[in-house]
Amino acid sequence: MTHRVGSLSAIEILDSRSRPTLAVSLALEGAAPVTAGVPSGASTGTREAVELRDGDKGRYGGLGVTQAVGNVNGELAEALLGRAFADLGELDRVLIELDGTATKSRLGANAIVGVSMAAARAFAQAQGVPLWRYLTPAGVAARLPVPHFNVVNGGAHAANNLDFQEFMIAPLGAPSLAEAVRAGAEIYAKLRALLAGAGHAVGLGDEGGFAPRIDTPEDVLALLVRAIEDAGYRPGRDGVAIALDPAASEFHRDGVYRVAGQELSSDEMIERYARMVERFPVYSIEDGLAEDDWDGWSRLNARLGERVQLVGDDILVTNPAIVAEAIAKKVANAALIKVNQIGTVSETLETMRLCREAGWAAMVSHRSGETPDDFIADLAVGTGCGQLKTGAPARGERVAKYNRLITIEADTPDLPYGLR
Ligand code: 2PG
Ligand code: MG
Repeated sequence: MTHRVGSLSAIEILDSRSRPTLAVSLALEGAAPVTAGVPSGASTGTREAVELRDGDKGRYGGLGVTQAVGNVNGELAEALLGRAFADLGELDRVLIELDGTATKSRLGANAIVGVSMAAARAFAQAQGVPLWRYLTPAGVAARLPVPHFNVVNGGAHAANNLDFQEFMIAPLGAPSLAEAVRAGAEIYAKLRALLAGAGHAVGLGDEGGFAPRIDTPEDVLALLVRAIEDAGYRPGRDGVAIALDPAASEFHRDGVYRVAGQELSSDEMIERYARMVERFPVYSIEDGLAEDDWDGWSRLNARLGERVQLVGDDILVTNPAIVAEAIAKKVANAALIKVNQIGTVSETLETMRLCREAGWAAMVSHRSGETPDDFIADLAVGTGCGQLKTGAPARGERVAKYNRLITIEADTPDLPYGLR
């Protein structure tokens, strides 16, 4: 059965960092419109699909998205309105072909991804199934993902001196999603008390985590272990583990990694991680090295890949071609998954298929700039990847996703919880 697109439009709204983004509304003929809010990153990979920003310094400092909005309301609406599609894959192919560039820079990846996300919702609605079910590939079992709560923010996400961008707690051993969320919130509260007690500021970074003035990543890790214990949980894989996203491209310059005042080579950085993994319950490291340091990544994977999940974000940018190359070259063992890095939902699902077939893990992710749109919660559940990171258990645009997971679990109690 095919469905015709009945309406398509976009407007300019704000994201959680007070920057303009798009809200896209799409209806299939005879159905009510559904909407999508487009996310946007700060620490972006150089090979990501390209956001179209107006560049008019007189509006939003050049960050306006009126051209992208105009492309949805104009060219994209003209191409889709009245046209019949069997599924999302067919519709996404039209978007990709119409844009015609490898990076979606002509119409804007922000315009295209908004249309793709709204269309996925519309097809789910037409089939009368929740979004996560529509996104479940044939032969794949849906599951509730382990939430990765980003409780300390640094790097490009906070105005402190921490070089590492994200320190996450992951309740791998929780008995259910709801209990995992509870653990996240209880540890977040204990961490706040610990920070305040030590005289640190408890202001928040872009993803809702605390942004204290602490110099070294190891000091933050020690604090996290204490907060986990204070809240009554066991640090480690059978309880609450820790995941890092140093976002190393941001502190890698001229072949040198700059961490807490030290200048480190790739190999010294790798040994630093090896020591962290020895001392602390760190089970996952994302972007431990920079996106242009593929040789370093290979050595990191050879050194720690058996023990630790090594997640490529900036280096892989959810791009199926790049992920295929990375799998062949054994540079990591997991991929971060961001819909707006590649620009359509179908290509995102393709990247996740490559990961599954290679035995790689995949972690679905928000961006630092978000809206209350909870699409990624359904994406993580539907693809059964077992992992979602979407910020602290605080701030509406982050909590919206965790609350969506709670709702899915309440509606479908027989879905399993945990890592794949
Ligand atoms: C990351 C993301 C999300 P940003 O690096 O993983 O946490 O950050 O959206 O700023 O690229
Ligand atoms: Mg990252």
